[in-house]
Amino acid sequence: MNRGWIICGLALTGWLWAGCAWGQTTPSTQPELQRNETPEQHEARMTWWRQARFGMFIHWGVYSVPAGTYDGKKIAGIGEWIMNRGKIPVAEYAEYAKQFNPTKFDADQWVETAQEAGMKYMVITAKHHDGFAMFHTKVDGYNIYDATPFKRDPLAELAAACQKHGMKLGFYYSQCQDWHHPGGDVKGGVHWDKAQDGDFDEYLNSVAIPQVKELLTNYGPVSVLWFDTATGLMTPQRAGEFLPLLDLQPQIIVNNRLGGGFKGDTETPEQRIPPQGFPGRDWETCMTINDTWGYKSYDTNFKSTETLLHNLVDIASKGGNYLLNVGPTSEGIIPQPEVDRIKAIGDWLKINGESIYGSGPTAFGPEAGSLDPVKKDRRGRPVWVAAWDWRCTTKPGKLFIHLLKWPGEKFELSGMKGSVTKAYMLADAQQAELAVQQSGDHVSVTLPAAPPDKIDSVLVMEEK
Ligand code: JFZ
Repeated sequence: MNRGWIICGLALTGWLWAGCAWGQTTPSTQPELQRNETPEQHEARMTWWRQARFGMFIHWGVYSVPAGTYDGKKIAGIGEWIMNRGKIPVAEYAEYAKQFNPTKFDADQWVETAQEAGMKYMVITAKHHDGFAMFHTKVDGYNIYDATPFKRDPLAELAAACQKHGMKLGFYYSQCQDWHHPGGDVKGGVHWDKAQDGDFDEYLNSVAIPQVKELLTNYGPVSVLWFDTATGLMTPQRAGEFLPLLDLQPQIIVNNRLGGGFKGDTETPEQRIPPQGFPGRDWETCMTINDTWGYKSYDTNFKSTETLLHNLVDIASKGGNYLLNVGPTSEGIIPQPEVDRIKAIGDWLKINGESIYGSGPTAFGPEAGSLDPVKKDRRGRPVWVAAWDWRCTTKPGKLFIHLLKWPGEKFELSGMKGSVTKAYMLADAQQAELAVQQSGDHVSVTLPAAPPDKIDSVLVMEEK
């Protein structure tokens, strides 16, 4: 079936259902599931998120115990999928919980690390596809409080720490896939253990919906709800059963992965930066620091600070947020190579944050690269060729030119609409004025002798 048909099918199912179930009392004219609010309320709800630009994703669970190795073998792929990739029986995987005792977990320290990295929000896995709750759920005993020697609720501790430090907190919740609870879905549909057999609606009603309700009730303000991997089982009707829960946290921002045609507030490109962003939609690229979300002891393929910072700037220049993942160990520690890199970004942000937080997208565009006139991808679309010389972010009356490659003596720019009144380096506290020559839409700025930053020196141009 092609995509068009799937969409038609969804729309038809939604329409039929809306017609049958609601038709008499509340005629639905809405083409898809959405929250009941005015455009003004929506704008207000998104404000902090648009300002934030940079968040910490945390994939933490029982999978940090095997940490990528099962039965003496390294299991390929992302660490939090080890139960699936290794086809580990449900009861055997559950045994890992008994070894999960992250006594070095310190919620305040995690929040402080995120703050030192300049991150404005954190989104942590409350339950991933393995079905293990990282909070003290009353749904059953398969959770970090009841099933481990740890006997603590890390989400409650994080919620308290976030409140104390003024950090926004969000929860990731795997609503469709659950490889532990009977009836939970498995992507691709193939069970490897009879214990997984069961009824999906029964799973939703006895596990997923009650747990999301707990998360939105017992942990104070929750700023983000991050659903994941909607499968075909998430019909509009089933997705619709989650929506009333959002009223428990009227300000919560929800991503686009619930399923059933619910668009949510944010697009979530994964491991990639869309060349032109998502005009008209809020969006957030989530990305691993190495090649896994959940901790794998032997994955040391960390991206460089330069790459990570360039990604942050690239994303901001296209109007998006960067949700950068860390994968804590089974002791409760964020691996040092990850801490080192995000703190280096924080050091840069301390000096250059004005060009990122609350900034708008580029006033130009072509600096990001262009579509190759000849090369096509597998689907026959032109290949995007990124350029990495500079990026632009904006604020009213100001252009921030991120010089990712130091151009030498002068920075030359075409396509300038306004007229430049002043130019200086953002890192220069004195804002010493740089010589500017403008003729028409062409601007030439004489740069200082040496770049203030090795990775990204920011040139500010004030314009009117
Ligand atoms: C999902 C999870 O399966 C994974 O373990 C991790 O939590 C990640 C953040 O999300 O994986 C996905 C989901 C969506 C896409 C790719 C991987 N996608 O849309 O391309």
